[in-house]
Amino acid sequence: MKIIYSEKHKLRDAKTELHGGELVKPFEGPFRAEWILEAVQSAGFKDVSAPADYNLDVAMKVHDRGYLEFLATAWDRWAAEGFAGEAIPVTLPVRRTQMARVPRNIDGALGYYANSVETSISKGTYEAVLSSQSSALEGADWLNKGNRSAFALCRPPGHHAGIDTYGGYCFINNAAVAAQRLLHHGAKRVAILDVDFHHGNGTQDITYRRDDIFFASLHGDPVDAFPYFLGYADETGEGPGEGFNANYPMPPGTPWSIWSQALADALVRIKTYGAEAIVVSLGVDTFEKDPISFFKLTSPDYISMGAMIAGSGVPVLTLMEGGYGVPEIGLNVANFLKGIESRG
Ligand code: SP5
Ligand code: ZN
Repeated sequence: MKIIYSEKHKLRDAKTELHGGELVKPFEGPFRAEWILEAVQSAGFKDVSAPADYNLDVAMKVHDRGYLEFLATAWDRWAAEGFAGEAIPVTLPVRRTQMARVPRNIDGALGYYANSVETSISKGTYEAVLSSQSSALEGADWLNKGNRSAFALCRPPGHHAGIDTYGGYCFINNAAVAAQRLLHHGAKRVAILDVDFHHGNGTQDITYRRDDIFFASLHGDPVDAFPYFLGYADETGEGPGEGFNANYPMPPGTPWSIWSQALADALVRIKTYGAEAIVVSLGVDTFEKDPISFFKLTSPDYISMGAMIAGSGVPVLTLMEGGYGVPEIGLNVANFLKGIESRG
């Protein structure tokens, strides 16, 4: 399987995350991609290459222009204020406040575009974000050439990035960008299957009113888990997108025996929809030892997961999303890819 990896992810190396009332070392750091790359290579996946540099043409189709301009300039604007720390907002537009006017001040703009505030914007973040979307686009183009699978080791992740919001360690929605690229090159219907522990609120935001992308997400019930404000089972899509959004919220302690039933259901929905490609938002934060999550999947379960998805017979582009803390994140990703390859 083709593995796409850019060294430039290392430029995303924030010093701070707001966690438990403290600014701690982020859960989402460069070590993640390094561990995953090493494990994937040790497992025999040797075809590793860097992506070409892609521009924002495709991202412009799924994100708001003002938002992308904000991402490109946020760090410099923040640094120009002379602050000592990394960029975190202090006030956000919530119920009964102005949603349409973007503040001129960088503090205000951060709040306007944030959907959660644990995620600091740091020097180099934007360059890493561009490299991450380039990996996703290179993966999509590999499928566009007729290949049946690829793995883009995207970092930072993307599935919490909405039309005009960042958060949850995400800035550009790599899965949505990849799906858009697949559609542009001839596919009529694409599915995004989000198996990260957290609901893909950003992806849902982008795809909710569309009928050309089916979105399915398996995740910790938002009544208990981040991102809290989206991901319930009764969110089924809107307007032309009605019927093309499927959420599978699950409670603390969920093991593979239960989780896999939701996956089986999601795959039936995707097949019925007639997806010509599946973009998998792969988070391995469903692992039993993940430090911030509460499912109970084990390392061998990721082989089964990959095999079930490949068993759909649809070409699969896998993109890296979450998975934290423990060295097993590498093994779990490698196992998933083995599962994908076991079925073609
Ligand atoms: C891509 C991705 O997986 N993003 C997840 C972002 C989650 N950030 C907030 C985490 C808050 C976790 N609080 C749970 C503490 C458990 N002791
Ligand atoms: Zn996650």
